[in-house]
Amino acid sequence: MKSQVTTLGQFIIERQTDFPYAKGELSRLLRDIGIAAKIVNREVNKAGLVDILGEFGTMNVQGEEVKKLDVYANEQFISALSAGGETCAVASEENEGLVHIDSEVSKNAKYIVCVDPLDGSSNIDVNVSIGTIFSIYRRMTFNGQAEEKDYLQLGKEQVAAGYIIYGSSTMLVYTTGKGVNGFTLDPSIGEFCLSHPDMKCPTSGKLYSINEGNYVHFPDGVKQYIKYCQAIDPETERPYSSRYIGSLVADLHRNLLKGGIFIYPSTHKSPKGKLRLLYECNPLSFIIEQAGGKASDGFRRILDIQPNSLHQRTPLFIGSADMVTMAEEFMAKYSPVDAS
Ligand code: P6P
Repeated sequence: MKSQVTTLGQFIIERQTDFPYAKGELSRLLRDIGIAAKIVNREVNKAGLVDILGEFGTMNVQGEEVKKLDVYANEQFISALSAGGETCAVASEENEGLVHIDSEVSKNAKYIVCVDPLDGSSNIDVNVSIGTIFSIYRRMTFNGQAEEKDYLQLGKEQVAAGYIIYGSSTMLVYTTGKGVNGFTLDPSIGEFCLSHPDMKCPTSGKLYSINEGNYVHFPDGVKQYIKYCQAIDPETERPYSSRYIGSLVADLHRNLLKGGIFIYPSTHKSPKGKLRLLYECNPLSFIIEQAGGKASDGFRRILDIQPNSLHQRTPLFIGSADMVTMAEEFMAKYSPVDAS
């Protein structure tokens, strides 16, 4: 009798047949990420108990205070990827430049990983869900170390993407372009177990997620869309509910499961948007599209945006397809892109 539990490792191996020419490298790479996730989860779960909280005293490339768990998570993911031998370089939110993995076993590895090792870390101290986001590309050059054209690829070239949410339970959600599957960590056996097979984002929803504290700085299209969400219209079950956790992975995960839209538009403080293209918006957009949702910068599909730099920012409209389309219509009408 087939056991009721399918672990992440079993699932990866079973689905390897999706890629007839694969020789197991991507499978091993996903396994390496799963291992790092379990190690980070252990520390996140006891963050309140040991002196791992609080400012690390340094500033990361984003100019933000670095919490010790940020540093720890970054070290764990880079270490696991280095040990696994399937990754030749890592682009991380915590590192200004590309981290080359030059060991004999890795320097010719075929994959590049972009990672936000611990997103939402400002929430660590208040016990709000935080997350890891990862994106995997096949390298394009093989002349020694990885080059810009290896990690500045269009988001639609990703071979896999996923996130880990460290919340009331810890989940790993990922796609390799053949749908989205979610795994919940069972601490009693230390395994991620398939709990959300073939995840689908509802085409519409009743939740909108945006930091309305920035309202005065929003583009007019966003202001008008917010008013649409807040208008009384029983036929379309408006007003919608506002839900904003301030932790991207948690807000995305809720909208993926229940339907809804998350918007981080351009603001006065972040004229290009706050969120990062390579290791936040591209992977989450790949996942949401694979689940039937939609993701754009208000005008262009996120996965079609040509990256020009490692820490490039972009506005993000992501979630239920019909809601993102509606928001884009408001942007086209009230905040048309400056054609000049
Ligand atoms: P704001 C957390 O710092 C983060 O990077 C994302 O996780 C989150 O969605 C966003 O910033 C929140 O930003 O400006 O609303 O506090």
